[in-house]
Amino acid sequence: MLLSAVAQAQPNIALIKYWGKRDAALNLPATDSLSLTLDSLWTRTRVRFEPGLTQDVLEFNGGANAAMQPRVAACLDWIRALAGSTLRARVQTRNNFPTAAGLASSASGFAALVVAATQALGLALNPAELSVWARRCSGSAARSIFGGICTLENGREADGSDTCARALLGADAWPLEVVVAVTSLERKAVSSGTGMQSGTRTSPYYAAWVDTAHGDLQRAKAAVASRDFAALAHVSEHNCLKMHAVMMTSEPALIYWTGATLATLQRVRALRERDGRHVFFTVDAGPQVKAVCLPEDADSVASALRAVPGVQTILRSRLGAGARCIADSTEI
Ligand code: 2P0
Repeated sequence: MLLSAVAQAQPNIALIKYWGKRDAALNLPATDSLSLTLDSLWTRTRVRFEPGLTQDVLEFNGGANAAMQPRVAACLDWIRALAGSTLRARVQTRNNFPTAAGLASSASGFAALVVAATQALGLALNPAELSVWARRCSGSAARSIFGGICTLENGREADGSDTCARALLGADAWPLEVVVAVTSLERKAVSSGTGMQSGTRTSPYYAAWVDTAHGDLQRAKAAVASRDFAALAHVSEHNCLKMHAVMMTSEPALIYWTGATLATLQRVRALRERDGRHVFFTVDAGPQVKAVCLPEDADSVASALRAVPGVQTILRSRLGAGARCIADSTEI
């Protein structure tokens, strides 16, 4: 057994979103979701189990990260139990994009952690099994195990052992591009987990959100199957705005948007409805706007969004591969 492995995972952007849990202890989502795995944004993680360590040690972007330490240790505990190991690990991880700012860093982070840790302990898990463990660590991480377009639907088992992501389309099967308009680089004040809990308890719209999620997923899957960009645009924007309606009507209210977020949404709609561009928006638990477009419209979408007052920077990505091990010699 090597006891050490390095993995890379990319964040994913949900078009049909996970917001709310049907079982918090097992981290089972209350809503089905569908997402695009990105290519040019990544997390790289080295996990090295060392006999001399008395606790797990986390190094994040070259420094300590006390806030993430308990979640990383809990994730490693599950993997140790599976492998029958008691060894503690040194974890080095790096993101090439802003963390905890609504860019799905927990998705890529926990997917990379699960792939590296299971490999290091000699567990030969298939993608569905990796996805179950990644989901246990962070719901959205289940989807970053797969590339291209995938879904995360509720399974039948009460223990969640079949609640894992499933591949829908490979990264090259429908060439889409995501243009991210970054409107703030600050870490979010309220985590997704805390926001979901509050929405479940307090938003009068939460029940309707959950009731309509499966229908949205079916519409999105049909749009993907027929490469119907307009239909995917329609259901994705609708689903996104329903999730933000739940957030905004939680008590206390959760408003992740800035003024620039709203200005960018309006710009995306004008690009589509007035200029005929193939583009639609989605926004996650943060202020950034992700504009999904066909490649032929990506340059004009990027330059239009760069010009929106308050947009600080633009990131661009095609769809990419799922989480995987990379060379052990990779610098983190
Ligand atoms: C999503 N988000 O489907 C939705 C859209 C944020 C908004 O999944 O508590 O960080 O770790 O399971 O995975 C963020 O939730 O939450 C998320 P946990 P996670 O992408």
